Amino acid sequence: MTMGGQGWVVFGAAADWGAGRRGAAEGPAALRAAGLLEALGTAAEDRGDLPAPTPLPPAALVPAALVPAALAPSALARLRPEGPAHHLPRIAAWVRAIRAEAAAILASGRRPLLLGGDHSLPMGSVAASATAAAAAGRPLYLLWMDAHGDFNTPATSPSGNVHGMALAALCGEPGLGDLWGAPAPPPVAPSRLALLGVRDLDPGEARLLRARGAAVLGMDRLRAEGLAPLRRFLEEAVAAGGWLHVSLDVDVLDPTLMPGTGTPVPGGLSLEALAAALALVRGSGLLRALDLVELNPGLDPSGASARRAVALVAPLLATPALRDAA
Ligand code: Z70
Ligand code: MN
Ligand code: MN
Ligand code: MN
Repeated sequence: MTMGGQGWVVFGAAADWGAGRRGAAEGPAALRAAGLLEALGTAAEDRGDLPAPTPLPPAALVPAALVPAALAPSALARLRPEGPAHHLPRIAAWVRAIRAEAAAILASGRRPLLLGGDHSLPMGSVAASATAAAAAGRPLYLLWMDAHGDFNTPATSPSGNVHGMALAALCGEPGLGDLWGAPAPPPVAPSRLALLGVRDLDPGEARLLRARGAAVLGMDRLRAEGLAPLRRFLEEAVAAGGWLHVSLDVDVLDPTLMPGTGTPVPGGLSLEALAAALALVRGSGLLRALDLVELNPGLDPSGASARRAVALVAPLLATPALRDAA
């Protein structure tokens, strides 16, 4: 078994335009300084950080329904970032660059590890996974580990922050315009989506998640049932011959363990619980792509948050082989 065919390729996206506060852009540097590459070993390649892309023209992105017909382009520009989706032209440019990088890594038969950056950026990496899985004739399963649902749309968002809308957009909810350009990725099926560790849902996104039927394995359910629902989700993915993408927002951990993140929510996962969940992921043999996002190292000068993030994902990435390399 050679590692070359299935090894990990790490790339950073030092951007935090989707978050409500700055600082997650320092995540890639902090994760490398905390020894991420050393923990991954020689089988992983580090491509460094993507260059900052040029923002797209806002007119390319605003959904037609949100643009009054008579609005001049200059007025349109002023809609950002105060509009319903802050900094969308910049975020869209990052998303497209990340999608292209992740797609190239997947096309080479290897596995992309995106270092964020905020949680809007996985709109690029998950789009690449969805497109590649569809091309391979495999159903894509998505595991979103997060204190939050990230299932707002510009119409439901209380903040306008795009990191709180990323998962809804990936599932095909409208509102972010032509974010990906052509071809648009196939939407993630809510029936093949699980959210783990959720404990902070806005009313609108909670209604939308319920209507779409995604599996919300929130902290209340985890306390009642442990990891059994996650085990069932992964078994179903195995039985279906699926591909698995895991998007790990470090705020899924309890803030006492992970203070270095921008929107901490009390009552989160313990280190043991997250390690056990990641061990199940590893054991499934399905993991094709991983995002590690929302580390904001400036909020934890001790450096413990970055070291914990590295220690948690390192065993996951040591996955010796995929169940099915096809
Ligand atoms: C809130 C919103 C969010 C991450 C915060 C918070 C969303 N629901 N997501 N941190 N990763 O603004 O939509
Ligand atoms: Mn803003
Ligand atoms: Mn998130
Ligand atoms: Mn979050």
